Amino acid sequence: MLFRKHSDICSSEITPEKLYENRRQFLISASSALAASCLATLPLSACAATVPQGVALQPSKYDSKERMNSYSDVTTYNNYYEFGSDKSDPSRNSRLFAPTPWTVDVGGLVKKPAKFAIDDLLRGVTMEDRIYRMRCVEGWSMVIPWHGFPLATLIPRLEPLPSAKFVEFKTLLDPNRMPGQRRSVLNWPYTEGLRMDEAMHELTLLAVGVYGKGGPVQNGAPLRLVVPWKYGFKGIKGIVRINFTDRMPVSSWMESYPSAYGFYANVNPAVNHPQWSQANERRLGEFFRRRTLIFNGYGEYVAGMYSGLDLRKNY
Ligand SMILES: Nc1nc2c(c(=O)[nH]1)N[C@H]1C(S)=C(S)[C@@H](COP(=O)(O)O)O[C@H]1N2
Ligand SMILES: [Mo]
Repeated sequence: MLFRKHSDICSSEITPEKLYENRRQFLISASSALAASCLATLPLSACAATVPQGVALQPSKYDSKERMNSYSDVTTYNNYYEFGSDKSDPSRNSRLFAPTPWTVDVGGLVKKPAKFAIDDLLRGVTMEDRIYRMRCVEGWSMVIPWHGFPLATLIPRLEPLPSAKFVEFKTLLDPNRMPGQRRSVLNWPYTEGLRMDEAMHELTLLAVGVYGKGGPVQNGAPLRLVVPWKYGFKGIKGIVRINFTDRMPVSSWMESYPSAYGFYANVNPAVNHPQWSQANERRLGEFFRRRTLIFNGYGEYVAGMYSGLDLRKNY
């Protein structure tokens, strides 16, 4: 367990944001040559000094330098239609949802189809924390510290065949526990997919949580996809199935509204949604809108994957 129980924490006023920031500062400073001088000036409480060590909270070159959204923004303003379609629904309606037991089925073009208990799937995986911007197709954005690991580190273990060109993901189908699935808003289960090079890209994460630890359910625990240069809907939550295929998967949103939601869904201020502009966005917690960046600001890392592709047609 990465965090101690709330009752173990010295001050009840310590927020998840502060804990996270303290751990991060602690690890950054401890690993830097300036450790001694920094440590003296850092606002380390007695508490923060007891953070578990050896946790991968090192900064990544991909980290956004922008201010992170609060734990409350990140965990109470969500899209997860399996738990309702209002932003506040997922946190309220997933309270009784225990994501255990949880298995992930791996099939399609693989050497050997397999079923993994989530603990087996995650055994030996090195968790990282990456601060990524995320941009929803609806026009809002957040900066979120994800806790997870690059999908590229898992794929080789699943042994896809050379003929696999895409990877498809599916969410749990369980209308008894996911009340939103009793209504046909989408064709359940929620389905998404990536081209193999996108799946193998270093930026693509499988996240198990936010703010330095696993959970919560409304953010997709125990396993969800994070693809920061694409619109948020590509980041499928509650994954129970991974299929390798030679055909472009049809995602739930493509199926329900193909002229609005394409397979690529790369953030692109020049390609509008049929009903609204994608040129700017509202960062949660800010008043003024800001301009949306091509590939959500990750162009230097990902644009090369789409050279030769007409981004207006392949939206
Ligand atoms: N299974 C599932 N995954 C999903 C969704 C959903 O409704 N069901 N919503 C998507 C959308 S539209 C967005 S913007 C992100 C939101 O992720 P967050 O709530 O962790 O910020 O999750 C995506 N993943
Ligand atoms: Mo979204």
